[in-house]
Amino acid sequence: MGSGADGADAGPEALRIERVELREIRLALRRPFRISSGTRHELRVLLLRLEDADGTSAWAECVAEERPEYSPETVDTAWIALSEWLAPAVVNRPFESPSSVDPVLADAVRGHRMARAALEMGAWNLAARRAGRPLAAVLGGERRRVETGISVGIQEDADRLVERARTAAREGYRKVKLKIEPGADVEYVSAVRDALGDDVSLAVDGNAAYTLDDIDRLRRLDELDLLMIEQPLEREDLMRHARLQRELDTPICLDESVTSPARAEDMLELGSGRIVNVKPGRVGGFGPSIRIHDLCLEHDLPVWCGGMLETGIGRGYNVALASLPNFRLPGDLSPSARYWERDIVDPEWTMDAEGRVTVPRTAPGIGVEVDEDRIGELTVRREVIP
Ligand code: OSB
Ligand code: MG
Repeated sequence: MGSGADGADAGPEALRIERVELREIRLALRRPFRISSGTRHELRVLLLRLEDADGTSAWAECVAEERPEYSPETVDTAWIALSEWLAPAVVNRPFESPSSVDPVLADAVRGHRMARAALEMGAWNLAARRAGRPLAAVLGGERRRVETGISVGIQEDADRLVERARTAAREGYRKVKLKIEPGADVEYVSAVRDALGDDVSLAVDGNAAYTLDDIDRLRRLDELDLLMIEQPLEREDLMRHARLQRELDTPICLDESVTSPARAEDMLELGSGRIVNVKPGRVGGFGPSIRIHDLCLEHDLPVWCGGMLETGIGRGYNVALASLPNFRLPGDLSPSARYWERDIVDPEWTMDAEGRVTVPRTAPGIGVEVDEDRIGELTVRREVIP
């Protein structure tokens, strides 16, 4: 770790952020996305632009949403955290490597992990761009392509869900994840299983909508040969998940409940699940994500990269992360056209017919150009620190 300003500029990964710009843009989803905790239509997206003294810049994305439905953070809380405490803690401070940014941010505030992650991940991208290297390579990812799954929102009825799932399977997605809630679950998921057969890798995501009182429903889902049941129980819970996992054959995958490497450690010890959905925004950035990745690898648990309906900027970070070896299951890394009429990067993210996204391995940073003119047009709020 760094021992002060003197040595800090020496290494090839050294960086010093001189300026952080915050932007809020609005971007409409092509179709509404409903999960058990709420529906998303037009998104408010917080973007960051980091710049160093040489004029190298990097765009980053904060995955906090408009409302505190998935996590306690929102676009507005993240904005305050970034502008008041996080950006001031790192601006004009020399870092030996981007891996020393997370400890400083974690020391500056409690919580605010999505806000921290945006800045921390931006620092990794800035370091990659300074070095002229692809972000995936800087993170230690070796995969050339990553497998992609789709997360299908809750539909009005089972027929509509079957239709959506059928289309997704035809498009080549390697995993079809169905959002569920009590009442839109057993019947819906069985209909999809019956219509699509056993070849499709099916998963479900409860987004914390169940309790142990729903054990009968959960047992029926257990019979549908699912790849995993994601976050059935409460967000803060690990104990009840452990009890539930002992009752089910289907692996439980935790999302909301794993907010840090320590929580992943607790999950492993308690047996609260057998798979982890790693979302760098949820855990505070790449540093903590890589620690969770390594920990799960040591315990032979697969991880996969989740999504938060990112724009093409956030997608680039997730694709880079998903190129690490223990990301062994398809990630929620759908191509741009699935979410947006037009993305804010060029080229847009695409998927091949086998449901794979190519990891950029030559261009520096996330490997796609950010459309700054378009961001300018979409901007509704802006602030520069300092
Ligand atoms: O639980 O994975 C989730 C989106 C918003 C909040 C929570 C979740 C999601 C998704 C989106 O499933 C998946 C994607 O980005 O394609
Ligand atoms: Mg989830």
